[in-house]
Amino acid sequence: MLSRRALLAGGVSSLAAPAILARAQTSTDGATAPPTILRLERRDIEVNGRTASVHGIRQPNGAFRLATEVGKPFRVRVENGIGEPSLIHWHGLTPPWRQDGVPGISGPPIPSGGSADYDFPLRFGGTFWMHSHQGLQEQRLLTAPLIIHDERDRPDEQEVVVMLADFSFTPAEQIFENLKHSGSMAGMAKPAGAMASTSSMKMTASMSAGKPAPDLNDVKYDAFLANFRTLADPEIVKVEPGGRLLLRIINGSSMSAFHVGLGALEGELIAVDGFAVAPIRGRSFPIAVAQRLDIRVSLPPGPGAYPVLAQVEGERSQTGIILVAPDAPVTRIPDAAEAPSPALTLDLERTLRAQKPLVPRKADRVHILNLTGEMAGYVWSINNVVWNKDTPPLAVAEGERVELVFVNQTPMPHPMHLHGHEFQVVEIDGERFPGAVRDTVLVTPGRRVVVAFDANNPGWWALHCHLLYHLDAGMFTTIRYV
Ligand SMILES: [Cu+2]
Repeated sequence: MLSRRALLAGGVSSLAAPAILARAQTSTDGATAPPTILRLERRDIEVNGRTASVHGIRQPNGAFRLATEVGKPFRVRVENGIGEPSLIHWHGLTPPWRQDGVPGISGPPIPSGGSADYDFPLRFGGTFWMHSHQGLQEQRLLTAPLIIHDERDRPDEQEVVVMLADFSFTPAEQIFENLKHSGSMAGMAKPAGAMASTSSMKMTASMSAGKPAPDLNDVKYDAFLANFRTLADPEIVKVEPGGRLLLRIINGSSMSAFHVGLGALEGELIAVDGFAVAPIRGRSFPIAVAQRLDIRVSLPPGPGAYPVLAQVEGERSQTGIILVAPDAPVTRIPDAAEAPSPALTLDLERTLRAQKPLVPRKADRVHILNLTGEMAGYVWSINNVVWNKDTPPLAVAEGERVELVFVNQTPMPHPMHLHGHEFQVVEIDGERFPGAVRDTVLVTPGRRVVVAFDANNPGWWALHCHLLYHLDAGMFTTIRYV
């Protein structure tokens, strides 16, 4: 099996660098403001009392979070200081395809010491993020929030951004090797025999019976982070008694889904992946890898400490931040909940309704994507094809309404992400409904999920599972209309 890195390295020679293309474009507002600099760098963080060498995306002022406004051009220069090639993908944005940041598809990686310029209009606001799409760098925390403010933001509302991550002291390349050589998807995490009865990826009745599947998490992580910190030393966010908050939760994990719990607070989910949904009240919301949740919260009057916790799917591990209204004592929150959480389901997805749905229209084209895999060797695929640079792209023509039918034939959930377009969830297991507009949808084992999008951004676009090691193992394909 070819690795994605090898494949991507082989495919770039005929493609122009994003730097050249971006510089050739005139800026959209005619202004000459300098670009925002994003430095890719190595840095140390402390995890559970140990120093960890990781990567980071940081502005010269030290900020990890990029915030801008809809209507302004996205004008950014990425400077690569990590000592190896890299490329950053703007997850959820709809740039011209050469600026999409996928090595070997949109262009070559930025060489060590090099830079690339980006300049494109922002069509919509919301909560997004950026991450390396090169090799396994995402696992080394080469990730950051990307917030685009718009008319939905309220001046009387305090914004609280929480980016979740999974962390291992084991190098990502070693994790991947262990997964490939463990002979099962249980990888490093499972007790011997946990997967012994599953010799093929065929679904069994017990797996679809609503019980947690035996293989939710391939990798045993050392820690889970919220804004790069554990609950041993969590971020404390000062809030006003009786104030209003907008929580922007970003799942920047490589492999881990969470249940986001608000504890004593009740929230109102108002957007997923940046796009408004009919508000849904609740105290706990699921978030798959790469997804985002915007949750409005009103605080009670008086002092108080309110943990916002994210518990890993199927496990006890949790991470989070603590909201503190003045003078409330802050107690330490354990990094393990009392009981394991259940597996994520599609129950919330079924109830989400887009505030601005796609114009109803019959699909001009339908692509079936069976999500497939093989236990031995950690092989993941789409329609039983492990992606390589010779895999034909899915055919699409500009102007078409396209539906993608994801059918999960494996016992693991897969968060499926399409680049360069927002899509709408229009069907789950045969039931049609005008669901959320978003960019990443979870397809749980045995389920069929259909999304629709308008082919309005010509180019060559990635379409893949966002679990990092599944993507790298081949659960990846492309759509091309240029
Ligand atoms: Cu996957």
